[in-house]
Amino acid sequence: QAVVAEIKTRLGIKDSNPAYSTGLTWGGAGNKHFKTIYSPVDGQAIASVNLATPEDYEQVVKTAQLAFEQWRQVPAPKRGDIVRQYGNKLRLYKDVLGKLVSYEMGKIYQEGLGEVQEMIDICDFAVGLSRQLHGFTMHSERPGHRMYEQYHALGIVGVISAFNFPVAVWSWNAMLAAVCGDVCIWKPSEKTPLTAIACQHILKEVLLANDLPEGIFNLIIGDAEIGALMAADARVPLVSATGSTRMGKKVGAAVGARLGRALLELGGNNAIILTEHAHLDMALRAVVFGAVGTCGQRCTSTRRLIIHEAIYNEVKERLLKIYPNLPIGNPLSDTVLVGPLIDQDAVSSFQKALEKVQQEGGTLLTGGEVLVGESYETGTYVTPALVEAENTYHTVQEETFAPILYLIKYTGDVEKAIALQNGVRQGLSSAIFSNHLGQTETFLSAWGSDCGIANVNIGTSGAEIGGAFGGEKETGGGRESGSDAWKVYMRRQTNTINFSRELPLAQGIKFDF
Ligand code: UN1
Repeated sequence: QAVVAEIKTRLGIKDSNPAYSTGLTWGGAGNKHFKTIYSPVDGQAIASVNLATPEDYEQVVKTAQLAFEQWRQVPAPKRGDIVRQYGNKLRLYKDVLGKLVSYEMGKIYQEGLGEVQEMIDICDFAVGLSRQLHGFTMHSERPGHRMYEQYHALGIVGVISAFNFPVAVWSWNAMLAAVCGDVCIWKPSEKTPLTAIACQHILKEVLLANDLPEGIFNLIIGDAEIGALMAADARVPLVSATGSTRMGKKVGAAVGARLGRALLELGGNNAIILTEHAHLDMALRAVVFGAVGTCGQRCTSTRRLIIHEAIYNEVKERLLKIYPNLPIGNPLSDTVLVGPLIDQDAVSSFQKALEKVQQEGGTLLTGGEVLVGESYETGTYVTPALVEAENTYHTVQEETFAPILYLIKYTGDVEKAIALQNGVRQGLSSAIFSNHLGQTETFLSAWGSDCGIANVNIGTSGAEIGGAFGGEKETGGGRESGSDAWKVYMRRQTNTINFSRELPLAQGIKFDF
């Protein structure tokens, strides 16, 4: 509660239970439906927000449309300057925003700070990008002709974000979209609206200081109904959605039905391969951070450990020494490494998965309990689980958003391990630990990992923002964040200019009259 009070004071937030914000104006406070937000950390009610109505949504879209008319005419480097100012504000609020992320979502404070740092990093990246929205020039086959391509602002970008990275993933989208000349409508997870409201307040300071119109950065707090409206709305040319594969299939279908663009970042079922040439001390650090960091609730969390038989027992024994000693508790405490799961539903998915995998033949080696007693009253604290399993088990094939690590043994060469790693429907992140060049290069080759992210001697989670982030297969195929991910936020136009006095046709076609 002290955290919420601190951020409210520092940002000047008053209790008005908003359902939406167009940047300068907060609205929807009088709606009939409101939702109370409870912290997974201590179960305290930390806020109550209204859920936006379809009328609220309409209001937001109209404001965004108007803002787009202006924003797309602002030169990109000037748009970058606004993003730079936002990044600088985030630096000032990093500690308190990091704490709020931790308190509202449950990840440890270090990871809360990391999430805000990720926002700052993408702001810096976007500022540089604002002078580098490059297109190619080509040589025309016709004399006295010039060809080039340019990228123009697309329009309204809908951003649907998940509870686990309540602010960073939005910022990947919103900051790139902003320099690209787009305006955003952000629908955060209903489970974590407070961090979104805090970010919107920080944005407001920047908008006011620069005399910008409202509607460039919009926030709408709503349930699936609002997400569905956005997905079906032809006024929203791009919808970027992060979350479960189930949600992504719905959004992708609705956006596809109107031939809009969907950028999907969905479930992962990420594996680390440990070959007989792995540096085990290093590998185990990565495995444990990947499996229990954010309490197993990252899209990039390590869910499967594919271990060569020669080192299987050693790995298992070493993990069995580490797991029971992991400090679990209040994520704001310095000594804790594992915070709570987001809510009771997440706890029951965790328990069900463990029950089911054991029915399928898996062996629960450690963990899997729900902690009770003092400071665990919320029922959201669990002990991370290690399970010996087969890759083919139904449970192992699914993404359970919880700290369960499946240990899978392989025999033979690295191709066997790669086949197991690729043998799931998801394709987000993957990693190999090995100091054998042939093994690591095979893993990175066209016949290696089929994931969007493939790492060597680094775990599956904790990607830097400079690379494109996303994955294949049921992960949805979208790419966000760094590299040239910005291109999806713009429309490409090819231009051919004739500065000769003739009108030759391409392909040498004769058409004389
Ligand atoms: C997510 O879980 O949706 O690579 C994003 C990572 C973080 C981002 C995760 N940088 O683990």
